[in-house]
Amino acid sequence: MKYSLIAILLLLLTSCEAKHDLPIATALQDNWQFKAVNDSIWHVATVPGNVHADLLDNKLIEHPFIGANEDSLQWISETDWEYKTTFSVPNETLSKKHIALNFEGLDTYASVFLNDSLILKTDNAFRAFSVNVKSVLKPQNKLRIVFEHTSISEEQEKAKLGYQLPEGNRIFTRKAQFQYGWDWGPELNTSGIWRPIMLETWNDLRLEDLTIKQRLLNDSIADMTATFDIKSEVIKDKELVYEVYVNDVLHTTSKVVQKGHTRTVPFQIKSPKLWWPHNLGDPYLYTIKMVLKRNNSIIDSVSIKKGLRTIALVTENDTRGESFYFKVNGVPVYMKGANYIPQNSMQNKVTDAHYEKLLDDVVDANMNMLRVWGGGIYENDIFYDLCDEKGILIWQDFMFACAMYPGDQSFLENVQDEATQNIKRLRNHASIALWCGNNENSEGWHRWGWQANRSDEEKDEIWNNYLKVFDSILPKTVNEFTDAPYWESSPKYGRGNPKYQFEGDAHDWWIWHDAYPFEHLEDNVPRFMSEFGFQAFPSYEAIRYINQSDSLEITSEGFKNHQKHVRGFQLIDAYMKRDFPVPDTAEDYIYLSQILQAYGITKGIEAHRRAKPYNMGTLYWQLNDCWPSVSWSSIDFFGNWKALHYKAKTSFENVLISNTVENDTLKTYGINDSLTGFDDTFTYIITDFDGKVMGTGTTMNTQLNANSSQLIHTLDVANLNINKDEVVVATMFANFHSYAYLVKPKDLKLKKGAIKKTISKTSNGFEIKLESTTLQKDVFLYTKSKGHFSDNYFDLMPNETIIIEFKTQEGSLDDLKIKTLNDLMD
Ligand code: BMA
Repeated sequence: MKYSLIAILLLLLTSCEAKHDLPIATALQDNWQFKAVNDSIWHVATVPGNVHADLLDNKLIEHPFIGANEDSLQWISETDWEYKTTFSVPNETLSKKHIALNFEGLDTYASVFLNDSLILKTDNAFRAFSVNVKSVLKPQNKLRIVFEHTSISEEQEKAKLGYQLPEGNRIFTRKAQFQYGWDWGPELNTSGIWRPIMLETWNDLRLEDLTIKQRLLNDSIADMTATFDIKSEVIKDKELVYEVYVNDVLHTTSKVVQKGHTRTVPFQIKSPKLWWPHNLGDPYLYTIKMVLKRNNSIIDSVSIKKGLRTIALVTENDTRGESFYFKVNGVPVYMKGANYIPQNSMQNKVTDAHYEKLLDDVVDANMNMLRVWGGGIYENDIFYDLCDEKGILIWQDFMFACAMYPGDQSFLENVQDEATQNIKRLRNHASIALWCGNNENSEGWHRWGWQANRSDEEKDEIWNNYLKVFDSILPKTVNEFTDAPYWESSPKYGRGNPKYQFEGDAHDWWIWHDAYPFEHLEDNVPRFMSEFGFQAFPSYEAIRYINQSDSLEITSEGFKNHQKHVRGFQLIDAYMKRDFPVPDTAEDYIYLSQILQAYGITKGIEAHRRAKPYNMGTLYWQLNDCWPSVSWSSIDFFGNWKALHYKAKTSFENVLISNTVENDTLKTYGINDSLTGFDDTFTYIITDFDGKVMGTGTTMNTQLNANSSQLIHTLDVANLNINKDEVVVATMFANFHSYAYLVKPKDLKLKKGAIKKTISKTSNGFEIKLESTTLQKDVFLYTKSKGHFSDNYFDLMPNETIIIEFKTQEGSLDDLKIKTLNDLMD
């Protein structure tokens, strides 16, 4: 769809061309074919794309996401591949003074031949390359690109180095690191033309790198500049007129400051509407257009969407260590969200609709920040456009993860270009809150045994090379091209360093990797939790897909290949035994693994939020999957919400009542992330599982201040005349409530009882009414129909009526089933 739109735009542009002589960009996306270099048969290829997807689309391989197929597909990464196309260029285009071929993403070691001349060699999938092809281009052209498999260069670089760097050969190649296999992803090290190739032509002048800078921003004024480059040997500046349009209204004409190729046009907006993360306000975007004219004709124009906001990362000494929080428009903002990984190992299979849906799910779950993790990709523009629109802030890692990287001159220059290009590409996005150097490289070096058996010289060299990239090139480049803050490495300190809890961001992998109980999250709250997580099985749909079978098989070799963590199944089991009954059917086990994940992770989220403002953010690991798998994700590969996504939605509400039991005291906190305070009557009601009231209390005028967390009530449960395993405590304001249990789920004396369900058809699906005389815990609704439940995995209180909506295109819901924790108790 995107490209048909581009085609229409191109047509429009072409029709204006005679009048205005505008630069034109055409995507070379047609007539592509591919083959293995040593092969002779060409097959149809999709561009942009990748070799795995092309082989699959031509039915030359089995689907890599099914069973253990991945294992037998490793030859693809050990093969050199060749892509070719032909295209014609009209004489009018050939006569343009400037003709460039822009390669927006070649993965990775590519040799590009235009009409049999080698015009380009590349070595970085994260960089765009532009080649002046004026002298080589003809009316009929042949474009051919040969991709050499990555291990050739990697082995050469390794041999030069003389020692081994952690972790593996991937560090030598600037491409998505997760493609070499990760603990949630397959090893599908693909290659190909993964971003568009554009033929760009212009005559005398072209406007480049438009950036809108805020010199001053407050409620009364936005004092800004539009800065851009123009390169022209023929047009004199005095011939040009510069116009700035704000929301399609002409705002400013001329007044240009010139510095080399760079032009700066100052302009102001009075009483500007500020951009806010969606949970605090409107993510308002202005449309700002820069138009260049000569003799009253437009010669180039660029339009961008721009949210006006200030962003700061505040790291200041305080009585306990050093703060770590973001200020947006001068206001400290608590960050709630998750870590984002690429949505598919075959990136071209990610459609605009996938981006739209996933980011809607982020907003729906009350998240205001995602961390784009450093082992994936600098995302496509649409990702950041949608985050701007939807009011989601982005913690953007540079693409380095869990390793030490080389530091030779050509690697550093390559990184320098990659950083400059990506920062420039993304700097106009209001959503970008932070650039972070890498994921866990510093922690790995200091705490994962990577220094063992190395000489002092070797260690110095490796660490100095780290500093060259993460302490020099990247911060300097961020500083030069954007106002966004820079952070060297996530986390600042590894677990085990005593400063972990008091300074910087933290990754708590005591949970999961070190098998600590979930309660550890409550006792170890850091300043900002940028990773912590726990695995769960995906939906029944994903499991059926992996096995290509209707039965829910979780011990098949094919299925086990979709658990990439060596101790994954054992860890899930060990944690389940601690807090839940362990079911004996696959169907129940899958369900309960999700309840377990949600239980543990929301325990962490709420502990972090209760500790506000000491703690100012909680991002769990991980939002999504790149293939169907058992992983830490809260949304599976097919877009199904796991229990965690539903429960995180509640735990991320702007106003949250959060309970915790400490030494037989039920402590109730009121957390208010909104920027207005309120007071309300607080009530608690203790009932048994049949709804019999065992105690109640009310406090009038309980104040909940803006942007705060407060202890609002304590209840000594030791002296109450109740059985702790037979009660639930509802803690409530008029519009907010939360349920507290006083023992672990496995110790609850839940009763068996039927749930009465009434289903009725609605205009976009079904409405399901549920009632029960006894408390039903973790009620799970499921069906083979594709759709989305408005809520799921919830507790149904005794004699309460809950109405759930199921959004679907399907006409019936006859197979709706219900599962509860009650069913699994002895
Ligand atoms: C974190 C991430 C990933 C990893 C995850 C789960 O360290 O940065 O590298 O997948 O843990 O192990």
